[in-house]
Amino acid sequence: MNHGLSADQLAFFEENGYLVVENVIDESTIDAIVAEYSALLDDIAAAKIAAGELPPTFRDLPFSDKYLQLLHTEDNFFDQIDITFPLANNFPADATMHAGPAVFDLLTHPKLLDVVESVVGSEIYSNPVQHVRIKPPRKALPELAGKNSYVGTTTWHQDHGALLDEADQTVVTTTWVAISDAEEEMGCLIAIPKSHKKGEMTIHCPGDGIAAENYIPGKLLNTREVVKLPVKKGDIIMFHQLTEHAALNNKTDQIRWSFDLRWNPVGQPSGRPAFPGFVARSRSAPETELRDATQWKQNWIDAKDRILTGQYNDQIFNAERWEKYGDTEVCA
Ligand SMILES: O=C(O)CCC(=O)C(=O)O
Ligand SMILES: [Fe+2]
Repeated sequence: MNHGLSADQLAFFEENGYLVVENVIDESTIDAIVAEYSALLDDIAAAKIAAGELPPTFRDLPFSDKYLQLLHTEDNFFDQIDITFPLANNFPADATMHAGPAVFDLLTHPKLLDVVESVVGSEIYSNPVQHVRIKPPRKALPELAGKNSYVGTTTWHQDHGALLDEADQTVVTTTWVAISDAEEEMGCLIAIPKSHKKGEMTIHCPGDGIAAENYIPGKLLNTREVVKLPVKKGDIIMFHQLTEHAALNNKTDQIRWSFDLRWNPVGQPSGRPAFPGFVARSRSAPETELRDATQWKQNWIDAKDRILTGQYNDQIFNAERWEKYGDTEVCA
């Protein structure tokens, strides 16, 4: 059975640039991801426990406490658990990431791809611009990490800005997948309806966080209206690549956990050529679909090799795109 969008849902998405779709991801897919990340934290912690950086009692803590302690051990701890390598043109030789089978099962989840197919069409490429965001209570974060949208504050932006110019004609759709509930107090997403209709990038100002995330200053937001998008675990939110959006801070004591995954029609430049995407669904050539989680992980390892050996020697990420606005009135 195909669980694609209804005509009304599709019309709403096209008109407003966002859409909430309830109940897309089943409990067992989510449980497997939680188990995979628990094991990952334990793996990473083992070396730190051995080195005396964390107490042996660490192993008995609940996931959220383990995670918070780990975030306090290194400024960029969250890079190690993301589902991409870091966006650094000066690529760190010791960069690690997480490309586990439970995450691959999410990326190839049939019900998710049914929804994506309604928007992207029958030839679906998994764009490598993808992240996990596990957000502890905002007040518990170290100062630097708090400014990073993977764990802390997400300022206003359009996702298209994360791509290199090669993707200027590529149509990219974001699906934001809730692994935990994300009610308003937990830091739900917020968006500006119809902001994609302007058809261009709004000026972003250079960010001052550790990932130097660029942001749209309040005065340039294309709006009179902001919608809040609280969701339940298993729901997804879709965005057009030009939709202006942000997230509220997590004011609760629980973690707020999501993945943002992106999709474009097969054959269009991804906008991040250093990193590997894959054919997630092809009705015309099903044999080109990637179905092997081990191969997916290997593709990321190979990409790192190509960067470190100089076989790939172009930009990974265009951090300078908005630098010229840094000293102007708009960004003051
Ligand atoms: O979850 C967040 O805080 C930000 C998500 C986001 O900007 C996206 O999915 O594109
Ligand atoms: Fe975004």
